[in-house]
Amino acid sequence: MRVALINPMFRLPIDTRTTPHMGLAYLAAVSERRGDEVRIYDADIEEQPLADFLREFRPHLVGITANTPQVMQAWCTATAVKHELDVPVVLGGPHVSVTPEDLDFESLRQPAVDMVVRGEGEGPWVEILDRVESFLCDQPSFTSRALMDPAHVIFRDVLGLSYKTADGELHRNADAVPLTDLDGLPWPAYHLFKMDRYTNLQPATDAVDGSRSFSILTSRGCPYRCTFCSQSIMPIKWRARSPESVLAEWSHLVKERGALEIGVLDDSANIRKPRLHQLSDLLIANGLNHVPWIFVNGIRANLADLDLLKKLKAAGLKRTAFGVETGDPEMIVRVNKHEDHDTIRQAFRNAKLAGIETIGFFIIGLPGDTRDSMQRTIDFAIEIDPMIANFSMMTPYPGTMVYEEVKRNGRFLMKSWEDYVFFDQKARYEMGDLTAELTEEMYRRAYRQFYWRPKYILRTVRRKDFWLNFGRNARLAWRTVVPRKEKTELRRAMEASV
Ligand code: B12
Ligand code: SF4
Repeated sequence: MRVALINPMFRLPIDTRTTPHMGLAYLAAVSERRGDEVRIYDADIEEQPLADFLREFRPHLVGITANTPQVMQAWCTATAVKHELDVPVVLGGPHVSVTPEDLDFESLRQPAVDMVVRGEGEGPWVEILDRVESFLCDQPSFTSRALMDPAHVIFRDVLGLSYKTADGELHRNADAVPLTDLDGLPWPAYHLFKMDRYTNLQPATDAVDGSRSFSILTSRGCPYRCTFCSQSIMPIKWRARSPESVLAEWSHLVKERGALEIGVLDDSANIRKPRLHQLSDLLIANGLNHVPWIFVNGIRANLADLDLLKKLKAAGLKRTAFGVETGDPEMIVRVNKHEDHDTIRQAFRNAKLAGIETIGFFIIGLPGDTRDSMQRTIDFAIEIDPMIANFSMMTPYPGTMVYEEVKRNGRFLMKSWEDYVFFDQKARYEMGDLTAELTEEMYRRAYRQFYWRPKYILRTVRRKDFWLNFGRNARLAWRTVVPRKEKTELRRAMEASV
C-alpha cells in the first residue's frame, strides 16, 4: 500500500531547531517492514505544496501527527487531504491521546478525521494498515465511507483506536498494551526525511551544520508523574532497549549516516544506571565516543552520580539537561519531583566535575508559586549556574494534574490550542494571587537576572560556538523581544501552507 505520514506545520514562535519527527520515523519504519511504500511530508521543511504531493503520490492511507499546539493545523491538513483524495485519515500523537478530556473525540468530530490512535502508535498503526489492505483487496472502487460503514466491523477490536463510523457514531476501543520488546522495533526510517533541511540539535548553542544531527531513543516512558508533565503517550512503565541494540543503531548513525552529533530523546534515560554503564563501555570499545552526544530532555538528578557521569563523558556525552523546575523547597514537593535541592546541587556539581556541560529546565508560575518562591527559583538557577538555563512559563497541558487544578481553581488564558506553546512570553493561566502580570514579570526577571550577569556574559563570549553562531543568536534575541510580530508571521505561513 502507499502510505503518507504528515507532520503539520508548526514552527515555534522563535527560531529553534527543526528535527525529523521520531514518532513518524518509527511509524514509517514499521510500515516499510510490512511492505508498504511510505512517504513523509514534513510541512516544517517541505517546499512542495501538500496538494501536489498528494496528487503525485496518491496514498491509500494518510496518518497525521499532532501535539497540542499543532492539533488545529492537523485538522486543516486533514481537510486539505480529503479535498484532494477520498482516503482514510488517521490522527495520532500526544494531544489526541488525552482521553479524560475526550480529545480523541474532539478530533473525530472534525469531518475530515476518520480514526485516532491513542498512545504508542506502532501496534495500532500496523493493525489499521492490515485491515485497510484486506478491505482494499475486496473493494477495487474504494471509498472511505465504505471503509467506515457501520455494517463492517473491521476496526472494532483494534486496541488503542478511536474511530468514527460513516453514520457519525464515535467509538473508543480499549487501550493498547504498551510495547514490551523495544529491541524488536525497526530503526526510525531516517532515509525518508530530507535530512539536509533540518537544523542541528541545539542551534542556539552549537555551530554544527544541519543535516548531520540524529536522535535516538534508548528507553520509553517514565516511572515518575510530575504534576506539570504531559504523559499521554508513554505509559508509566519504563521500558529500555538493550545496550547492544542501542549500540547497533548508534553505530549505523555514525558510520552509515555520518552523524556529527546525536541527541538521546528519552524522557528519563538513567532510570537503570548499570544499563548506561554498559552502553558507555560499548561506545568506547567500538570507537564511537568521538561523536558528541546530548541528553536533550534531562536525566534524573537523583540517579546522576559522579562515577556514572564520568563514564558517560568518556563515552562522548557532551551535555546533559536536568529538570530542576523550582528552587522552592515546598514547591518541589508539590510538583511530585521526588528530588530535593541538595540532590540537584550535587548532580550539577558532578556533571561539572566530569566535564559535562549542563542545561537546567525551570518553570515560572507553577500553581502555588508566589513572588518569593519564583525568586527562589531564579536564585537557585544562579547558584547551580548551568551553561543554559531554560525558564518556561507554566503551560497546563490537558491530562496533567496542573491542568485539573487550574480547571478547578483558576482561569485559563489561552484562546485556542495553538496558544499552548511556551516560548511566547505570555502567562497561560491565573489562579489566586498568581496573576498573569506577576508570572510574566518574574519570567522576564529570570532571564534578565540569569543571563545579564557579568560572569555569565564573560563565560559565554569565551565560547567559540558563541561567535560561530553570533548571527543566529542575535536574531534569536531579537525575536524573543518581539514575539508578537513573529507569531503573526507564523500564523500567516501556517494558513498559507494548507
Ligand atoms: C523531542 C521532543 C521535541 C522536539 C522535537 C519534536 C518533534 N518534531 O518530534 C522539539 C524540541 C522540537 C519539541 C518541541 C515541542 N514540544 Co516536544 N517533545 C519531545 C519529546 C521529548 C520526545 C518526542 C519523541 O520523539 N518521542 C518518541 C516518539 C516515538 O513518540 P511520539 O513522537 O509521541 O510518537 C508516538 C505516538 O505519539 C504515536 N503517534 C504520533 N504521531 C502519530 C501519528 C499517527 C498517524 C499515529 C497512528 C500515531 C502517532 O505513535 C508514535 C510512535 O509510538 C516529547 C516527550 C515524549 N516522551 O514523547 C516532548 C513532547 C512531545 N513535547 C511537548 C511539547 C509541549 C512541545 C512544544 C509544544 C513545547 C513548546 N516549545 O511550546 C514544542 C512543539 C514543537 C513542534 N514543532 O511541534 C509535549 C507535548 C504535550 C502535548 N500535549 O502536546 C511532550 C509530550 C513533552 C511533555 N511531556 O510535556 N519537542
Ligand atoms: S518531568 Fe521528567 S521525571 Fe517528571 S514525569 Fe515528566 S519525564 Fe518523568
